[in-house]
Amino acid sequence: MKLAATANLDQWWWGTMHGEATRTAFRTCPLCEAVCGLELTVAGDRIVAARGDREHVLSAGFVCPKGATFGQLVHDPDRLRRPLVRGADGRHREVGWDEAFAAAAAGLAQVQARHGADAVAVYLGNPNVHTMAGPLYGGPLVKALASRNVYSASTVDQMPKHVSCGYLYGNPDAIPVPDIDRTDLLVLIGANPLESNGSLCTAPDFPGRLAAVQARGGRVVVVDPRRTRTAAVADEHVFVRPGGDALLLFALVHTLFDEDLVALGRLEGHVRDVERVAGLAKDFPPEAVAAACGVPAGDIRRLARDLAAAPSAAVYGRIGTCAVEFGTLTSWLVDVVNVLTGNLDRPGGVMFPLAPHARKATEPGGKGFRVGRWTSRVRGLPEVKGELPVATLADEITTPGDGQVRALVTVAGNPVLSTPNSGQLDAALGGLEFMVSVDPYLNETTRHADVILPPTDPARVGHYDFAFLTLVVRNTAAYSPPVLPKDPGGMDEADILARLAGIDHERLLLQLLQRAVDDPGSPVHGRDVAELRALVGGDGPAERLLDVRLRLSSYGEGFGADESGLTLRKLLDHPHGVDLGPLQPRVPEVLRTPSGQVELCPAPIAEDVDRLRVALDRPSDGLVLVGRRHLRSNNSWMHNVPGLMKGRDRCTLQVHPHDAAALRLADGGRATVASRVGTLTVAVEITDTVMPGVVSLPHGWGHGAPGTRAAVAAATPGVNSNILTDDHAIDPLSGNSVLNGIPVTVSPAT
Ligand SMILES: Nc1nc2c(c(=O)[nH]1)N[C@H]1C(S)=C(S)[C@@H](COP(=O)(O)OP(=O)(O)OC[C@H]3O[C@@H](n4cnc5c(=O)[nH]c(N)nc54)[C@H](O)[C@@H]3O)O[C@H]1N2
Ligand SMILES: Nc1nc2c(c(=O)[nH]1)N[C@H]1C(S)=C(S)[C@@H](COP(=O)(O)OP(=O)(O)OC[C@H]3O[C@@H](n4cnc5c(=O)[nH]c(N)nc54)[C@H](O)[C@@H]3O)O[C@H]1N2
Ligand code: SF4
Ligand SMILES: [Mo]
Repeated sequence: MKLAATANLDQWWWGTMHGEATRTAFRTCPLCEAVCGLELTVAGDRIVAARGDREHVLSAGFVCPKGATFGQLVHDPDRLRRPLVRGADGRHREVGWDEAFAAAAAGLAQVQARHGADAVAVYLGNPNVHTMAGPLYGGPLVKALASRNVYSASTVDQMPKHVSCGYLYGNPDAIPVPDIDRTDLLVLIGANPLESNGSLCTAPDFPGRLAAVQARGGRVVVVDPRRTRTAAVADEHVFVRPGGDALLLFALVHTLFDEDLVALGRLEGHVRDVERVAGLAKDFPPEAVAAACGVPAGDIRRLARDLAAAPSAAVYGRIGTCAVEFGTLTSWLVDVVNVLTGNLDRPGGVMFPLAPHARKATEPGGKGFRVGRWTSRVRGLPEVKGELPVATLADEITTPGDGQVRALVTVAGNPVLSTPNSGQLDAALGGLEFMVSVDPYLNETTRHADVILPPTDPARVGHYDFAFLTLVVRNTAAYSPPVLPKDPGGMDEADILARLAGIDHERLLLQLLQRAVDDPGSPVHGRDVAELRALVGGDGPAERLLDVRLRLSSYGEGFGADESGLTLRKLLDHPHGVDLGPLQPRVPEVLRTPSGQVELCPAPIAEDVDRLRVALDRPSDGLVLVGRRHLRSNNSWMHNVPGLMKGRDRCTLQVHPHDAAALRLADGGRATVASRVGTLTVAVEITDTVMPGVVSLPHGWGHGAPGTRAAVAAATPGVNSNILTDDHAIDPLSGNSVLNGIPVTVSPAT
């Protein structure tokens, strides 16, 4: 077999060069939402090669440059392996774990005792969804801190989608994904999976899957203010003015009603308030939105007809539909179009995955979704899903008064580079009384921490994707055991978070079992907790929680109820994953709305349409800034991997040739970019892949700050685009930051 041959060659090569025996290990890649299977070559305590696992049930050998350099990331000499505390001189020094935890506990307790629980804020960053510890221990940590000041990367990312799904389906986590392997027409709006490898849509090998759509006679359409790599392989690319998608989508909805193309299909009888949506769409005919969104009316009508006529179609939106001015409206309209064309919950449309650890309900209906149970102190912004918008974290730290934030805990986050008006946040963190970071790097954010608790590297812990197996295009289960032996002086993230929160692993496990025993819908209802506990498998605390979740799921073994069902043991026996089949229709069972139906026209969303009407007549002549992702970056934190930093400078300001001429900018020259909140200087790249009037700068750069420890990143620091993004530009329904469509002025740097 070819696979074995290449692996053996690699092992042979390493063995010959180093006189060392090697072995092969398999592990899910934790670096993006595609969750590819990796085949790792291990020599002693080192990963010496990584490639795609060709037998993996979901990724079938696909790998990207980040997965391929997994070993370099794991063995990065700048990675922290022991805790650090900051001395009076401001410098960090290594200490033992007991000393670090004692300092963390004392610092937090002191602030809470003096100023109350809300004086300690917590920020949870993106990699929390890429570990087992994050989903299992993040919640308990937040609960233990008992503060209303909870922030996360969700409000610079997908919160609008949670809010729109919360209202539509009654559950903010019921997010339908495009059934990409069966669709006839895929419309990608504000998504660039050829660089990002997909998001809120777990589909390893996006390039191959898109090519397969086309190979079976289907079409791919991309809507983006940039002609991205994804747009380049699509059948059609539509340039849209940043922030204009809500108008474009409303015009699609208008056309569907106007031309009598609405057909709910199998959703008939499960959707309410369709007529109210028709009423709202009246104000948005294609001819009225064309100027503001930059898409000709004829193109909009044609796209609406294509969506209605396709045997199946899926509209999918990502960052360009969320981190924008009308984020929730846009995210809602994506699903409205899918519903009105009969494509929600049908094969080839958009569908609800069923994760291996999830349990289906028997009946539709529930309490529904609401926001604003409390509001932020300074700006009065509503709570959403238990958290506040990270765009107001700096306000809460710097504004004196009762309830002022004086201490911060960050877990897997770098908000100094990733959140808007980050110059302000950087300064605010410097003024905190106390800060703890759970993070393996001394970076732009953690340099402000008094205590840094670094989790052991990902090769030494087990892995299961609680988040992404909920968003997968084909139901799949996979668990990876640790690849390398434990570092005797290191600490697993589950242990760090548990100790920080004062949680006992065993108690958490017994609580989970107790809840199951008490639940009339559970397969173990009425059984004895101690008896079940004796049956739980798994080498670590996270693994034991996983085993319980798997066994109690809809696929589960049910603690003896179904011998063939899922257990952790079964996943251990299947290192390439277990295929659970194509996505299945789930309406109405998946609906948690009070009506038990899809509530297509939620009042809070309908009210926000007034704001959109105003945008119809707004002049759109100034320059606006949008972001951009690159295949070899991962937000802010992988620029220290040498293998990913080869090639030319990626942190450039892309400018259209017409704009460059008007602004007297030269390719390779430098430009000064200014927004309401900040100014920076950056290299110019002139390209017609951005539309006129739009400039683009990637985020996650701006390294090399004093006190950080990342030598490779510091050598190619780039600039921080979030110096320019505006903390006061917020989608009001979700609290999500507007990171695209930022008004800027650009001039040649002197
Ligand atoms: N290589 C790599 N992969 C990643 C990441 C990374 O940093 N690097 N980050 C991961 C994370 S955290 C996430 S959330 C995902 C994001 O996944 P994606 O959303 O697929 O990634 P982006 O490249 O940000 O794509 C957003 C696109 O929206 C476009 N856009 C900007 N404004 C607008 C607008 O107003 N309307 C429209 N229609 N389009 C607009 C941008 O030009 C861009 O092409 O990627 C993940 N994967
Ligand atoms: N302008 C602009 N800004 C953006 C975006 C954009 O498109 N444009 N995208 C936004 C999006 S989608 C996101 S998700 C955010 C990301 O925002 P953040 O999550 O705040 O930032 P990251 O750069 O992902 O930083 C991850 C941190 O986690 C640490 N880390 C890595 N692995 C682990 C681990 O296993 N455990 C722990 N404890 N720590 C770990 C890293 O060292 C780093 O400090 O950025 C947002 N910011
Ligand atoms: S696509 Fe994502 S999951 Fe797959 S190898 Fe690359 S970084 Fe890892
Ligand atoms: Mo993200």
